[in-house]
Amino acid sequence: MGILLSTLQQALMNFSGTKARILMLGLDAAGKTTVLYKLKLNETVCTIPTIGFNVETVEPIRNVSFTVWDVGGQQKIRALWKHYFLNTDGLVFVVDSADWERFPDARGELEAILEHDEMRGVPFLVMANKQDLPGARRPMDVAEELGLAKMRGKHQWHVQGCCAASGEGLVEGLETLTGLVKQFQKTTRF
Ligand SMILES: Nc1nc2c(ncn2[C@@H]2O[C@H](COP(=O)(O)OP(=O)(O)OP(=O)(O)O)[C@@H](O)[C@H]2O)c(=O)[nH]1
Ligand SMILES: [Mg+2]
Repeated sequence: MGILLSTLQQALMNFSGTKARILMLGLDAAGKTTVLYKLKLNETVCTIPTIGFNVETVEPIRNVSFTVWDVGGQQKIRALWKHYFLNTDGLVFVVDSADWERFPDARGELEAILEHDEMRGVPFLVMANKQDLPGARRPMDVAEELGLAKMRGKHQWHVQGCCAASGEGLVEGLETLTGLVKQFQKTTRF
């Protein structure tokens, strides 16, 4: 019966493609809104700090539809993040790779998000953004600064170097996230 159900589920997913609710968080000025509109419009928009949120449906690869929630990251409004956690299939955590002084803040915020009950087991992609800036840390160094190794076992994750301004690395990162999201949906749905 279990095998039948999972075969049916697989067939259904292949037929209808992947649909997922993706939450995008990170410190203020990390580049979240820039990422969102680069994916949506293929344009580098001139952003202002997000006070509430932006939400867009994007199709980074064929047969994949992500509803991406980009929530403002200024410190005084981070308390609102938890209201977006429910039913999240995947998290994109954007980091300014050149802003190494705030890596400890980013690490603390990421840990707090992942500890939340509603985020249990949710896979995440760290976008090590702004790789074009002088002094930007490499993705593996960002992963180390964020202490990602110790999250293995609780969450599947991947780190992707990118430049939201040019779009480099964005689709590659979301491709990997898609695989992780599919696995997560298989274990939590049905
Ligand atoms: N050099 C460089 N600048 C970038 C890149 N991505 C974003 N920026 C710039 O970083 C600044 C902040 O970008 P936003 O996208 O507004 O940042 P955010 O994470 O949405 O910030 P909040 O809405 O305050 O949470 C803007 O001036 C962007 O142009 C990048 O890849 N390279
Ligand atoms: Mg923003």
